[in-house]
Amino acid sequence: MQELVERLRAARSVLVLTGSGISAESGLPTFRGVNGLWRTHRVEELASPQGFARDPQLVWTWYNERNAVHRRAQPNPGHYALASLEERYRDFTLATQNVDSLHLRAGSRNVLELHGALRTARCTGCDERIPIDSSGLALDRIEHTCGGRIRPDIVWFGESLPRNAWESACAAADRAEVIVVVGTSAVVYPAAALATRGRAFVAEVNPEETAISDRVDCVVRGTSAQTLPELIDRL
Ligand code: BV8
Repeated sequence: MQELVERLRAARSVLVLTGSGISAESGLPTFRGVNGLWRTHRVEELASPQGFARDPQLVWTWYNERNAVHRRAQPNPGHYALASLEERYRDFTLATQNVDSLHLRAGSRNVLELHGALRTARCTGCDERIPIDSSGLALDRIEHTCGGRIRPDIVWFGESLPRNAWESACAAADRAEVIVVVGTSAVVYPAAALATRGRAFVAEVNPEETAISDRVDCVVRGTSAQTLPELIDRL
């Protein structure tokens, strides 16, 4: 961790990329872990355009459940540590694959939600955006007056990432002197490609090995809620 501390002290531009692991200590399940969502649910039927076309009520039932769990969860010390880290830099970007809004609730400001967020839904016909509160979307509201369907404003497999968020994340990766990758298995693209883009010093914070562990400059083996506050204390 000492080399990461020294690199962060000297850096003027920092990018942090997070995945579901940073929310694990807030009680939210990851995707590919032992009790991960992808292990206990039928991904193709729940998080894909085809699954939504086939059974939109099933998909909204699942996203309404996740939305309620997210709303009950609280940011953990890892989220707060990143909000504190952001205060130290004029040029700081937090690109997250998470849709739980916990970074925003922890006070992070320059957050790019690469895979969308559960706070809004959008119509497949007219693209109208609808805010989703803690009660989720009522199943009798899925059919929109324009003839389209209201869907989660989430990026499913085979779908492009939000253009602005993706382009901003790429630009941040290209100018960053340090990239910190936290709580992601780095198997989902193109988000994972941010980690090894550009010429930055790359550090990984994760209790386990990931798909990019052999390509980063520094590995901090530990959980984010434990290691990130320690990192901040040492800066
Ligand atoms: C795209 C929905 C261009 C949101 C998600 C065929 C056709 C099209 C595309 C592809 C294809 N084949 C491959 C692709 C690319 C595909 C992809 O990457 N597939 C992979 C699986 C091979 N990507 C896409 O489709 C993307 N779009 O390419 O568009 C395009 C467009 C059209 C046609 C062609 C191309 C879209 C990707 C987004 C998919 N949506 N989810 C939702 O429902 O939530 S992906 C899902 O995985 C989540 O978004 C999640 O964020 C993401 C990454 O997972 P992780 O966050 O890393 O979670 P995971 O469980 O894997 O890992 C957790 C980590 O945390 C572990 O390392 C663990 O050790 C660690 N951890 C645990 N506890 C802690 C911890 N770390 C720290 N502290 C702890 N306490």
